[in-house]
Amino acid sequence: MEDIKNNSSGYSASNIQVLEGLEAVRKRPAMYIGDISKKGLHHLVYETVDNSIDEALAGYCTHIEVTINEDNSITVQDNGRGIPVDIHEKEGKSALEVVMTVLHAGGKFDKGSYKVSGGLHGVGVSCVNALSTKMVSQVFRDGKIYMQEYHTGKPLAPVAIVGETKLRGTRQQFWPDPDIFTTTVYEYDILANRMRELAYLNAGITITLTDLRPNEAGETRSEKFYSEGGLRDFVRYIDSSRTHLFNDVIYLNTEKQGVPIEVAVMYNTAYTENLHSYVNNINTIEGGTHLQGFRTALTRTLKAYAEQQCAKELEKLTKNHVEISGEDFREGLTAVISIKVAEPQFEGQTKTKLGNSEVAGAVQQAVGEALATYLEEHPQEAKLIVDKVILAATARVAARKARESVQRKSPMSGGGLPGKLADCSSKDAAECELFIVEGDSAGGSAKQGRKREFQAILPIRGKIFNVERVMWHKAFEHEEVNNIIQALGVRFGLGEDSKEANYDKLRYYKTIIMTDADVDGSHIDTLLMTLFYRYMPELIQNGHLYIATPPLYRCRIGKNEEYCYTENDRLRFLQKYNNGREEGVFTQRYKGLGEMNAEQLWETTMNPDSRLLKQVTIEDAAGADYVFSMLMGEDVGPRREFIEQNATFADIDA
Ligand code: 0RA
Repeated sequence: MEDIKNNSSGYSASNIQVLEGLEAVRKRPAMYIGDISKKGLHHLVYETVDNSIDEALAGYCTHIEVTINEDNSITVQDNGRGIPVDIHEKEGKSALEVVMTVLHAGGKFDKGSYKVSGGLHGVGVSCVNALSTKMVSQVFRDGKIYMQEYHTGKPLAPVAIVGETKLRGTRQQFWPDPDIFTTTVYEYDILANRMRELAYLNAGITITLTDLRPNEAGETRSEKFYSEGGLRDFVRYIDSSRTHLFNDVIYLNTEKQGVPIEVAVMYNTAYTENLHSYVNNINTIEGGTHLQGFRTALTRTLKAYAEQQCAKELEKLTKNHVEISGEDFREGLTAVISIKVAEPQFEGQTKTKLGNSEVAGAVQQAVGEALATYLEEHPQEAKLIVDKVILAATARVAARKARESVQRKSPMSGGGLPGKLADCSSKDAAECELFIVEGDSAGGSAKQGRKREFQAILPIRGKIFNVERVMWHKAFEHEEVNNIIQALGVRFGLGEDSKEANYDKLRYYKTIIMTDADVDGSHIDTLLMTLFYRYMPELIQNGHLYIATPPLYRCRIGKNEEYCYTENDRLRFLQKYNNGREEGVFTQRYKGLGEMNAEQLWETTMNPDSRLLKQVTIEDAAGADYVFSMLMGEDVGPRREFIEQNATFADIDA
């Protein structure tokens, strides 16, 4: 090996600072990457890929390869210019080493161009390095391979030339530290979703994802993500399982007041609104000024068009005491908004809400102009949109009447508690817990195993329903949903009526979703989280919603017996009692809650002293909603029938 020249005195001086920086990251990892669970683990990959995306956006890189290696390490390789390796004068060491070991050093060498991607926490690849037991950086530049290796962020030796190459680019491989993360096992689907998203958000970049861990059949897998059309393709992908109102994607890609803005809009025949917004490739799930600008433009432009072209229909609405509200314009709308902001201010609970006020006007102007032009040039499609808006407003008013009549019968007005609820005896909501349990058999064990004083059990049947397939107004007529509402004592609030929700009547401070630790169970978690997210967001925001974690295994060797809640738990058990070996350990795998008897269920999942409860954050729920709206289809059916049943006014010919 041939060392690159290194100024050793400068090296040691700046090294102390570096070590302090890395130590800070390892001490408080959550502060830098959000959390230390699965999410944080996957964040390491995003952070690394973001650097390559930046190189691509600068115009120097076309391919990014992400590999999950057999040992759960990750490799990210690009064909960019390669991170510079020349000696940094002030620091007295290679630029590569600075990038890899100094916090926030990522963009230092990129004078002029602002860093647009930058992970949510914008922390740079040095954090990935600090949180990895081992990391290897390789730079392919000028025919040579440069290399440096690090352990928990500390370089083992200066950057060295280790060979020759015809390639150009950067290759990063890291091994996440199991002392930091609660799990170090990567999930292909999570990475695939993000890589797909990045490919749509950055048209023209090819991202491949390869999983070298053989599955049960011994196979590995690989996917290539590439989009020519960018958001146009993205919005079609999101809406692929829905029926389009018309085939066009309304699209714009422009720059307003220095803000690059890309928007794609599609209308479908379903009833929900699906807005996905991004700032610098970050999904802004809490929305913000860009979304506000979009909504304002949509409402104003459509309203103005309708007033000009469909005056007669609007008159009829007024006669029926139906007023169009903002949400009516967005029913059946799927839109993706992606903008780039040089200095984004992220606010909100999860720092995913854009605060820059100047952005609202820029987006509003861009969208307003593009939409007005589209409507003018496409009168047929415009008519379909306006008709849909009118139908939405009519249905909403009819639905409010229907809901009022359903809720009049509910317990708040003396309707009693649902028959399936096994209530607790305490009336002090602050200490009371409601377990929503999948399946009658698990419900039975839960009823037997619970502490009756403060734990209530509500069994629900399998897949309650698909929130999106059912017109959302109809949720109130669904038995399982009504049982939940009645048990909680809180009315659901919707859109303009959300103030109707009466949280002071909440009967349990903890609502705990308890489902099997399998795919179906997680589907039901997703569904319930979506339900609460859409209809009772305050329940989540105020920290009242939880997910129970049943154990995956019971492991025993000799006298030692433990419940293991994660794969890592099981590996720790093997390490602790059996030198890491599998042989001789009796392992019972729990597939469902039903496999545990009442006592086991209490001990592992319900007992406040020993259970593992996961509090649902609004970000989790928004994520569930996102997955849900991506996966679920729609139902063209029952609206007209519903309006006819519930409309009390005379002439509906919508
Ligand atoms: C700054 C300057 C130059 C390249 C990069 C950054 C760069 C960083 C990363 C991170 C992952 N892949 C990357 N590829 C490139 C090039 C400066 C020059 O060649 O003049």
